[in-house]
Amino acid sequence: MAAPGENMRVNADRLWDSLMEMAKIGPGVAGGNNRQTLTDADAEGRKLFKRWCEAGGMTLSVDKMGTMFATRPGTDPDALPVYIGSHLDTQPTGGKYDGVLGVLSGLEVIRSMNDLGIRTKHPVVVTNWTNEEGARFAPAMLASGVFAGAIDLEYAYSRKDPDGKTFGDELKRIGWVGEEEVGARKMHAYFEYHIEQGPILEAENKQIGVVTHCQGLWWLEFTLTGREAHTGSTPMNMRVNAGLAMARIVEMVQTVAMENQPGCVGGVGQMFFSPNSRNVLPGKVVFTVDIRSPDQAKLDGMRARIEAEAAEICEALGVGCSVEAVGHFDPVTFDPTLVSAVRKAAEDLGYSHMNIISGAGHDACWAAKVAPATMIMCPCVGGLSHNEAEDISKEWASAGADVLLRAVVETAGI
Ligand code: HGY
Ligand code: MN
Ligand code: MN
Ligand code: MN
Repeated sequence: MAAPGENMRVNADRLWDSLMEMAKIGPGVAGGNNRQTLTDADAEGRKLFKRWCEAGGMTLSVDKMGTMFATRPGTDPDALPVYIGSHLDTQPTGGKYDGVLGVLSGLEVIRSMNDLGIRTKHPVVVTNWTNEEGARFAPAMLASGVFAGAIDLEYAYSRKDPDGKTFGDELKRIGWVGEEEVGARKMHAYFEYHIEQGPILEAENKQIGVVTHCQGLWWLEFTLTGREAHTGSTPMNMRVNAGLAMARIVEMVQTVAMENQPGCVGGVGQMFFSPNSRNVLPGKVVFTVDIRSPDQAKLDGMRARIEAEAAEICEALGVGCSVEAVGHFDPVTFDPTLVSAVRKAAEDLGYSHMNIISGAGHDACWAAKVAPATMIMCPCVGGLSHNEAEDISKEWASAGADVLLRAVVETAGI
């Protein structure tokens, strides 16, 4: 039995097989996944994860947001656990690895510690956070936000999907409302392993991203009110055109983000027209602006400018305009001690690595509010994610999991 340190690596084949097994649940239409939160597919994925955790000797508990905590005991039951977390829910046209790699690598860390006969001092807990994606119910990172005390449980339960179903009703429907109060747990440390979802590691030919920071975000939901009218018979000077206002706002968001380079992004991924009929000018347009930056001043400055210029655009067109922030967290600095543990693990393993700032948001961003937290990243092909063509290699997957194993054992102590 290898003592911790010598050749302490995960079983790459077993990790890959688990990823491929989970990918069969909630398949997409182009090789990826559509396992959106609180759907039957999500429930099926949760069941499989539960079975695997129990087979690995872990005990499962669930909190009132449906987040799953699988615990492997440590030698010191009073020691606060080390957490490994991410998410099993996917985008509607998601990849097989976003979130899933982190949860199943956490499971693989447990399986490998079992194989290697490693008993840590601190317990280790593998976590599947509910509704990380925020695709079906805004905001993203919902359950970890409630856990960190940044989002109210009732507000979370009230969030509606595009069909008007609430988070609370759907969580009850799939039978995953847990007993545990959300946020009652205390963490010694939190690790999240995730694909980069950007092009940097692949372009720099690095196996490991040592994540030092994560950019902050705002999700601004605009509701524009026009006047429903015939697209054919209504003269151009009589139109109250909410669709035109939306188009000008989307263009303006692009301009604001480009004028704030480097390090800022902005765009719109979701919009709804009502009545959404080809020959009716929209009476109502609802869309969400997603802006992000690692720089707090730039992030908040973009928000202020976008809201002000959107109001001007709408006024000039006689269109009503209201905006609600439906998602937000400030830029995050991860814990330097844990960042060093990740870097040391990569060095000990001989894996190429570089510091990186996460472009995407993660549950680690909320965990970092209540505990020392950090992240590990692996490259993804072409930097593509939130696309069914998302792809990684088995080698990339296991290299990051090796780093996770070592950093967790180092932090949890023997
Ligand atoms: O929006 C995000 O950054 C994450 O993928 N939910
Ligand atoms: Mn993710
Ligand atoms: Mn995602
Ligand atoms: Mn803020």
